[in-house]
Amino acid sequence: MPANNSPSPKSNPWFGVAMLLVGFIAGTVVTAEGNALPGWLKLPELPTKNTPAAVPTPPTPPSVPNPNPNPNPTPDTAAQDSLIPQVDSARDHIKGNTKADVAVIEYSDLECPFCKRVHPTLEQLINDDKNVQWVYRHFPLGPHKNAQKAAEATECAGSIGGPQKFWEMIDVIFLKGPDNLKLSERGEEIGVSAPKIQDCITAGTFAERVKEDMAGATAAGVNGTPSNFVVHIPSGRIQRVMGAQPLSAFRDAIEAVRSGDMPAPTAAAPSAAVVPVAPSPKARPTLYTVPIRVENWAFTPSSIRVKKGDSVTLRFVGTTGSHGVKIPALGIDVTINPDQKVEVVLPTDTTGTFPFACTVPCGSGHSEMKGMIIVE
Ligand SMILES: [Cu+2]
Repeated sequence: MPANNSPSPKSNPWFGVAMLLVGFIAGTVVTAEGNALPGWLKLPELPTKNTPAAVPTPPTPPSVPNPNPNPNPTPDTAAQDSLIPQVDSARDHIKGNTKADVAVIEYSDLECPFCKRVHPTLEQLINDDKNVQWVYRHFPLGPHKNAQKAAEATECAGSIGGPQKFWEMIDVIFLKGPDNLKLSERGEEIGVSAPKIQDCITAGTFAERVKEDMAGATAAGVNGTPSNFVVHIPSGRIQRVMGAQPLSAFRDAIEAVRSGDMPAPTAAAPSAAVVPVAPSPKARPTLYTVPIRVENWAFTPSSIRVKKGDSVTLRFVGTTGSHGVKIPALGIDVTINPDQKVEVVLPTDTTGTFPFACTVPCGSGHSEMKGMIIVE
């Protein structure tokens, strides 16, 4: 594992390797007349080369050799995982046994409910296994307006009151919320002088410190929270545990990195249901609606193929969780809540492939919710 404490962005050649979009279809096409055309159809493969990644990659220079010798994990994540800055006891906030052979590096956002949920899980993890250390790093997400200053406030609390106050500040913010107007009040509740912590927050004393954490994570491809990296320090083996997963998931990952028995790559990419939406290609322009089920953690179908010039409405049908779809090139920007139907007219005047991913950045599964619209 290369020393990589300086968070200079690096790319890896595997990131963005297109996922296989070979699929069987389980789709239903609803025609303008309201007729449902259920069907199981086998569709031709979509092109796997040059398929644009659904999530914009962080800006990175072009080439970096794959530094990860481990042959087992999927090459893209393995190479990226190795870019996570190593545990640095002089800089990092560490809870538990600092000599432990396994570290769980958590990237967290104090305004993210999933981060709040995983917090007691990690607490229990280090209580149960005295050979695990918990490293907390900041990853305040842009849409969370209170997250950055709340993160800075935890650093302020630690610098004023000592390392224990850093962790206590996190606990009290998760408990009572990250409201930026009440951060000094939160500090006072854990015994840190309110005026001192307010001065520190106002001055932005730790703004850069928080940004450094983010930069290190971004270089490793982190784009949501909570992102957790289970690291076996002696061997450098790393396994990601994304999102607010249960204790068992962390224990399995710890066992895997300790033993070296890493799980095989997940072979199949998410299945892509391709719906041939035009009932009759001759009858264009056609008016039809494509229903897309939106749930944790998939769009179904995830690939929608239409003909140029067709008149098409997309109907997002919310099932579980709140999700978003934004495709600026098509003027689509919608939020879909559970039990909600959201319809948008799909512009079909230009051919092209328009990948999208769920726009919700907090929580594990959203960024894995990918799909694409193909106008041909
Ligand atoms: Cu989502």
